[in-house]
Amino acid sequence: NRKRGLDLTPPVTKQPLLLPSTLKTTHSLYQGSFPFYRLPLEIGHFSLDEKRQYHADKRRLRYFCLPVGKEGKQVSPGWDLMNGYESCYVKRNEEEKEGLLHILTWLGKNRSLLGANADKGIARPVDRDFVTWRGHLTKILCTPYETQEGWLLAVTLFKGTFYISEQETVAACKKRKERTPEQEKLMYSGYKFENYICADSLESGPDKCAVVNTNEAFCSVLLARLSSHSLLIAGEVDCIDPSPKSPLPPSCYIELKTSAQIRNPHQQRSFNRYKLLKWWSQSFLLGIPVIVAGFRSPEAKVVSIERFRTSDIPHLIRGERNSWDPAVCMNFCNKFMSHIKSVVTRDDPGVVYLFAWEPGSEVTYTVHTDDEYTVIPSWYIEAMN
Ligand code: 0WD
Ligand code: CA
Repeated sequence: NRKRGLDLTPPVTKQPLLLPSTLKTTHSLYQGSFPFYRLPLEIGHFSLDEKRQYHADKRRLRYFCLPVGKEGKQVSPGWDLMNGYESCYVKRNEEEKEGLLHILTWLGKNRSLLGANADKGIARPVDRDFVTWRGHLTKILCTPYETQEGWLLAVTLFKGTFYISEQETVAACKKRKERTPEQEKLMYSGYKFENYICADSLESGPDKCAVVNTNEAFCSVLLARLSSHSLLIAGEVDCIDPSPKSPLPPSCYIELKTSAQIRNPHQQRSFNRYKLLKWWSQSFLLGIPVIVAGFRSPEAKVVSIERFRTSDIPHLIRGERNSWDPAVCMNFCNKFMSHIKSVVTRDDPGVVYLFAWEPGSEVTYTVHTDDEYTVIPSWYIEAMN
């Protein structure tokens, strides 16, 4: 109004209003020493079957069984990653947005593992600061270096815990619907690689003709801590090392990956800069120590297999021009979680704070009270009451 427009005295604001409502993502702002991150502790697991039904067991955990050559060298098997694409492929319905459904189902069945002691003061039914999918955290970790794809993360504070659930952006939806046949085949090839290397039971070897069904998953549920933030993370695990000397979960898990064969220094730089950033972030978050990668020829044959130790990856890329820094990824995630804690103040399952980010911009947010972005379904509210 006019009166305020003429008032030249600076406004007196109370401390909380000085908190910035946006968060910068420029990587140079997050350089520094690596923040405290505790090796995650597995506290549970679940499986999703071929119809995407939840089971409170390990039925979809597969065993790693890579054929090893005579001198202990990895064989270059020439596996055809397109085998079965036309006839043996069942694809998950990507229109069905599950959000946190399976994690909430697990939480509903395991309340006794997580409730705060009422005698300690505050009683939280889930005594963690954050609950989310590992994949969402991977996106956060990669944000300071991401130049192509933005994200939307919906956050609801419910009984003292922040639940983070990704929403598909308009651009991601468009990209998904306009995938070329080549892109579809590439997606299939990653799953097919798993079929060549994993077995359903210890007695059988891999079934190279098995149907690829992307509804199936084994997920680990873990407790982690990043600086002052306690986390409950769930993530899909590809397979377990079945050897008797293998350590306890998550250290016995192995992540499987495929990538195009590297033929020149340019491709090597791009692999180190983009692929290794994502691979490291994803496996580091769950404490998975080993990544087994199959490199494919343009004809979609596996030409080599390489084993990466997750903890070696930061050393492999260090000192390269335009490289990435794991400390930056973790410092940004730490700051983003603190930012969420300062912004998301209404403890109400009906309120969603939608954080939005596009490359080159800052993280912004909007508040929603309609059911467009619901994070917490009503059955879960009832279960926690
Ligand atoms: O609702 C959503 N927007 C999302 C749901 C986004 C991300 C994941 N999810 C669900 C998926 O249904 C999946 O079952 O979470 C589960 C996996 O959780 P995550 O471990 O947090 O996901 P992420 O780390 O992104 O991916 C792990 C693996 C992938 O392996 P590769 O090596 O390609 O990164 O989970 C698989 C995939 O094998 N995966 C999916 N499978 C079916 N549908 C999906 C998906 N949408 N996304 C990842
Ligand atoms: Ca994988």
